[in-house]
Amino acid sequence: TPVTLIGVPLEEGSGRRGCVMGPTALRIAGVDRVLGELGFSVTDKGDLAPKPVEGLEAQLSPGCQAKNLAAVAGFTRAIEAATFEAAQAGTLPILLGGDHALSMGSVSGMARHAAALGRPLFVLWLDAHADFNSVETSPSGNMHGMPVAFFCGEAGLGGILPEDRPLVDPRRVYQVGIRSVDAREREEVAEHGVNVYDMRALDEMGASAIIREILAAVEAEDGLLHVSLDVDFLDPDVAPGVGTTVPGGATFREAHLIMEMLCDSARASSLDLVELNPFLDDRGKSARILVELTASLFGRRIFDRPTRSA
Ligand code: DIR
Ligand code: MN
Ligand code: MN
Ligand code: MN
Repeated sequence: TPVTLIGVPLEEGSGRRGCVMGPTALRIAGVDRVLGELGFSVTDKGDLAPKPVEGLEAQLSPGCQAKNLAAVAGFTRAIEAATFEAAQAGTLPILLGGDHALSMGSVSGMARHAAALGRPLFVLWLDAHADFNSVETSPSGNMHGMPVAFFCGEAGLGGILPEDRPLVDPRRVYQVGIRSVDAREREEVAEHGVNVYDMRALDEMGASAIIREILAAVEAEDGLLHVSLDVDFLDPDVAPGVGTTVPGGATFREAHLIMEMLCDSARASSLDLVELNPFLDDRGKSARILVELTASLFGRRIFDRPTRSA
């Protein structure tokens, strides 16, 4: 499958500046080069530069908050359209973020693509955070904490995309690496049946058993699988270039094993690389790790091994 790179210089969804530089850092770290070396044909669409969508704030109820709604809404529409178009053209979209609010658009675009194919969309959410806040429950008002609720139709953010857009069933969302969840967010995640493998599950089960379970669920329904990788999924010692580090994250090898197993499954339909903040990074370390993980997802391996079947 050819690959389409979509640059998303979005930082308005996060609480601090810097993610706007993410797409450039990922390109400098060689994301297009490693994919080319692995034999993929790569088209880089450049960076999206949408206009803000004004007037949506008026729809928010008192006490609800969604910071920089106009800017994030403009990006969401542009990302949704670019992701859908790339997937419909038979390519695999990779979103170069940009903060995690970008997944409001990328996952919605893939949900529209999956619906057009008549197949279900599954989401693998690799993150320290559940990102299931709504405009009502969010303690910060930062929209990068809302994307999962958004594409499940639970964020209270109408008016950004068409009301009849395809949603993702929260029971087809699989979260791995979770270790920071807000009080009301925790209730919402449980109530809606999101599948959470928190850090304790990763410690106890190991990455391979978790990924096997998730892939079995995807394969049972012949689903598409969108992979969303937040830098803070990784331990801060491994990847410091992110504004919301949480101690006790995934190791370098756990992350690579997940990508290698996803590669073997050939199920991944699309990928987000998000929350990279080059201003906070250590000499490009985190950008390079995201690119190396992408290489593992697309087939780089230490040794060839016989294909394992289920
Ligand atoms: C927190 C932090 N749950 C919030 N969220 C994220 O502001 O909603 N940090 N996504 O990276
Ligand atoms: Mn996130
Ligand atoms: Mn996070
Ligand atoms: Mn709810």
